[in-house]
Amino acid sequence: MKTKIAGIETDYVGTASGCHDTTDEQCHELASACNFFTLKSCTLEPRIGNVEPRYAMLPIGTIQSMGLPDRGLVATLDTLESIKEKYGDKVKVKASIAGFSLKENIELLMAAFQDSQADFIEINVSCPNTDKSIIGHDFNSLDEFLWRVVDTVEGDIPVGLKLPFYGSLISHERLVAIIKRHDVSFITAINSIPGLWIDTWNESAVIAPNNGTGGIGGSYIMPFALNECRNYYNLLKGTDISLIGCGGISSGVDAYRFLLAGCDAVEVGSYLEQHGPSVITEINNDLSFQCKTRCYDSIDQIKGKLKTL
Ligand code: RRO
Repeated sequence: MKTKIAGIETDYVGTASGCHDTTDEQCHELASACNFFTLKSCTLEPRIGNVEPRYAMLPIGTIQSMGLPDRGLVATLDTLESIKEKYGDKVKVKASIAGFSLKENIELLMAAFQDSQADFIEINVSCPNTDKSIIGHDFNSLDEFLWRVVDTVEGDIPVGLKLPFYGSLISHERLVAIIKRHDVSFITAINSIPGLWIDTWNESAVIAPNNGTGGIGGSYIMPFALNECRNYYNLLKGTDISLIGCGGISSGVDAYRFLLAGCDAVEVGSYLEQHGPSVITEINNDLSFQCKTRCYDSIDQIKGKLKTL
């Protein structure tokens, strides 16, 4: 299925940041397998991230505390350029930035990506696994941050935000009131939700960092992601801000749920991590099948049409 994010045509199903995008080779695999994908959140300098073990499979999802391992700005830009050289406009690439200080990192990162061939730039305001506070949770700082980073840095590439799980309509209303004041073209909801898993055999946590607390992904978080997206869909009506859903999608039926909730596109994270890049096209095709069997041939016929009882 085709859609538009911030006016740019892409497949409905793409990839979430931080999944199968750690190396240049993995990014090229994503580019060859799907039409729209997201790069790992980028910091100015390379980072090794948190101690191992930092990722574990759970019964219906994952827990991880990667700690923002990434190859840094120079290597990420190299990968982006080589992908664009090879695939041109056939592949839409979303860069993700997660600088550690406003002045030195974020403005530099934003300026660098605004000068790149990225199709979209996502600011990760929701990374749960570093000692940095989550700016998406601090609405006063977010307002100032968006003015400095999104409105002030010049460039035509659409900029969006990767959001944390908020869990309340009041927070969604406040968030949307803020982003409407700035040049935000899309939002992606949601990042992983902080949680803890316990292995009773070993009477132990299953990952090492942060006493075992990490971001939960996969099927556990889908109902929470759907609820956040539904609220955003209602609050964003009448704006041209696109809504990307993310959280536990592993099939065309799951993608169809996010479509009914009102998402313009979706991203696959944990399931991609477990099964590899071929799942993205499979889910997109499965979504087409779901739509066709219900006699819909475009996403606009269904988007947001969730019935309530
Ligand atoms: O690297 C991570 O630990 C990480 C990041 Br940046 C993020 O945005 N979300 C997540 O679950 N893990």
